[in-house]
Amino acid sequence: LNLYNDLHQAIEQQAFTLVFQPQINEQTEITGAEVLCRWTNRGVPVSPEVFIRAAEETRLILPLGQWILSESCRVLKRWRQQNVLPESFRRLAVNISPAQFMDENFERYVTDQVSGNDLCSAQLELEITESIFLGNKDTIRSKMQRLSSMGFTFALDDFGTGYSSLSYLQHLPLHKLKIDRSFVMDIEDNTRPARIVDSIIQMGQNLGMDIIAEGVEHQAQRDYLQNHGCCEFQGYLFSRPLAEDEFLEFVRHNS
Ligand code: G
Ligand code: G
Ligand code: MN
Ligand code: NA
Repeated sequence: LNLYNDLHQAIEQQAFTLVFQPQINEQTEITGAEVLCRWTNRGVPVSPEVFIRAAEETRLILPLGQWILSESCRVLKRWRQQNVLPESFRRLAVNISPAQFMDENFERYVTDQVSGNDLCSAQLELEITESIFLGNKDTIRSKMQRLSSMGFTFALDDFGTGYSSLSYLQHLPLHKLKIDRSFVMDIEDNTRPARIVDSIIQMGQNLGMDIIAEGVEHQAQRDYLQNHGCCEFQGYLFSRPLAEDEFLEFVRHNS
């Protein structure tokens, strides 16, 4: 209850910050960034695992998710105006909670934010997880198809850890698979996790999807992934999630 009250107040006061984790291609160019939300409550950093879950359980995720989307769009507009992004930079990836995606105002909100900040929809990638598919399949599919036809792209986050049924991949406009870091972690052993990663990459390629690996911490993991056809990476090997000024510093030093 305390957490709920604090969260509610923090939303009203816009007391959150965003950090940005670079995404890197085979040439080690910056192709984008994942937006991650941070909250310090009464001087203590609260893990997003805790406050995002609390927000999801109380529907505070709707106003919080709206703030995250609008702030992401404002930041991207600023970076474009300041002309600080490299040529290789394509998009910001924003995590979308299931309740947020299912909200009837979601499409209007996201399109308003994009157009209101002079962005195009292709510059925003919507990261969803398999848990979204617990909802009504027809509703989800038609919403995703409408957004996709407007130019938004969808990445399936934490791929391989959820309720996956491969039929989702067949029926939904998913543009990218994010290989979950639990598979990436043990890749060097060249045993089952590595075999699973190989299969995910091959399946994604066969379906014409882009593949990104998250949680890449060691050069050996990046080498393995790259040698097996994964073209994009995110993880501590390149950078932890960075505050805006740190991110722009990273961009300056790496482009
Ligand atoms: O940033 P970190 O690894 O601590 O995030 C932990 C969890 O919180 C991850 O599952 C991540 O997806 C989730 N998370 C972080 N930021 C956001 C956000 O802006 N929106 C949503 N929906 N989830 C987030
Ligand atoms: O669930 P989601 O993929 O959105 O979670 C992203 C989370 O993973 C963020 O909280 C981020 O801080 C964390 N993260 C990012 N890169 C790495 C990494 O290389 N190793 C580990 N262990 N965590 C990472
Ligand atoms: Mn994510
Ligand atoms: Na993830």
